[in-house]
Amino acid sequence: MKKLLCGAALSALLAGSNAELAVAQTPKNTPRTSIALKHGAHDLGKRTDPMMERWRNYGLGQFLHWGVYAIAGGHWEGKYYGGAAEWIRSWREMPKDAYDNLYKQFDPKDFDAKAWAKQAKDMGAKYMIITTKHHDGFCLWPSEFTDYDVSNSPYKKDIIGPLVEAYDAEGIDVYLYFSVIDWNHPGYRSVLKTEEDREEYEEFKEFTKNQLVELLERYPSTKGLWFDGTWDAAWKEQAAFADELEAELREMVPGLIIGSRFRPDDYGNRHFDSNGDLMGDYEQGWERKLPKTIEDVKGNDWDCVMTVPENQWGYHSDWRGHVKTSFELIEMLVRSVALNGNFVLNFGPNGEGGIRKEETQLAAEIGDWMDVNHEAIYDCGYLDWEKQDWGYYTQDRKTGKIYMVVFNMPLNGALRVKTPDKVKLDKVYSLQDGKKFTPEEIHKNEYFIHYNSEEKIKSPMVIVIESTSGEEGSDQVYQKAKT
Ligand code: JFZ
Repeated sequence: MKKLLCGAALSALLAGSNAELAVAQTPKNTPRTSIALKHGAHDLGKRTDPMMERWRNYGLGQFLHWGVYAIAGGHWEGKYYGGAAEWIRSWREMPKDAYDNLYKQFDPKDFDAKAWAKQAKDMGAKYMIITTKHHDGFCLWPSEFTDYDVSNSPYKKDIIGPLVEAYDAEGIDVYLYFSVIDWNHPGYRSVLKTEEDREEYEEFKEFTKNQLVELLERYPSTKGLWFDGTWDAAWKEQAAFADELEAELREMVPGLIIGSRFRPDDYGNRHFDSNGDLMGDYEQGWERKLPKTIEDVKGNDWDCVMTVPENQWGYHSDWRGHVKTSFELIEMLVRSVALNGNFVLNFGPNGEGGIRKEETQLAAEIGDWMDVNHEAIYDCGYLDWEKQDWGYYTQDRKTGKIYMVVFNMPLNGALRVKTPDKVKLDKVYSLQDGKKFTPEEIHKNEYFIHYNSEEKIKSPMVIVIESTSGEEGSDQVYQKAKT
């Protein structure tokens, strides 16, 4: 069969999805008018190396926001702060030096890296992102370049090292979150107004670089860096510096993954350069929101980072407003995978290092669902079949198996499936118990899969479709199912 295929069709077959490949190649093949940039996107289209393939296939990740803000827990002297708990230092009513002394209380007796890693594993996370340093500048590793770090807290010990070790041991890839904004460093500025600002900022740049090199030297199994706090006017002037630094970091760890939230281009544009091309390996703009259609993601890799309550990353002792349920979070996870992205769920441990019961409960519920249904998540991505109201299709990039993840079961149990031309539905069955369905053909390329069970459905159900394309050597990319 391979011989009959032209090169493009063959690579489409290997890539697993025609649509994905077509979108991925568009920037390379389409002549574009462009302005010359020294520090714009350097490589167009998706990365296809093994490390990035691995990233693409994670599906589910865990975010951990932890720092001295967890001690305050969204309160100062008994007063409630409604903003994101990790931003409490910026709260007008909390004196800065009160915040800057919190580290003297950082002594998390309940911190247990192995327990965190085990919980993430049981939830089904394939990667984890940890805040090594948030905007406040407090470092969870002993840094040679500042005193504002764990080694000067009563806890004294490194936090990042044991986490890397514990998550590595569980087979969960570790990514380091790093805020460029650093409210603690004397050279940090949000705007450069004077010559003196510029001189001091040079020191801050050197410090930033030193810390990043230090992190990769200390934790060489790091798979990538998740940058934040890069929206300041001062940083947006640093296109050349950031570009060079990114190259240096990539050199240190082959395959290192860095998203679009690090460097600005020559004109200070971020994420997408002045020509509209993505800078970095994946789009980091989907924060607490999700794309609706495949067009929204412009053919790029992307991640969605999500909080459990509305907008709390660090620990807040008093969550108010809506708290997401596992059903909602699973739907977001599936939608992410169905649109070629990863879904990363945030956890904010408290000042003692304990994970709150709401998060523990959600992790367990998601884990229970993943135990049964992970096949529809790992290694899966977009399938270009017409979307139906019952939920989402995902497709395994390796086996070609198709998964219908059903969130809205119709009252009559009739799940509509419309296929492209010449696709045959060979086998249709429930992922949970293997029970077979016989699709009813209602028109050409259109079927009902009848769910008739009396059993009440308790969680989103997954139906597997193994399908074949009709003609040998056709351009169809729906692979023969490997059964
Ligand atoms: C940033 C941080 O300020 C926040 O504390 C948290 O760490 C989060 C993951 O990242 O917050 C942002 C950054 C970018 C956007 C919104 C909030 N954004 O682009 O919409």
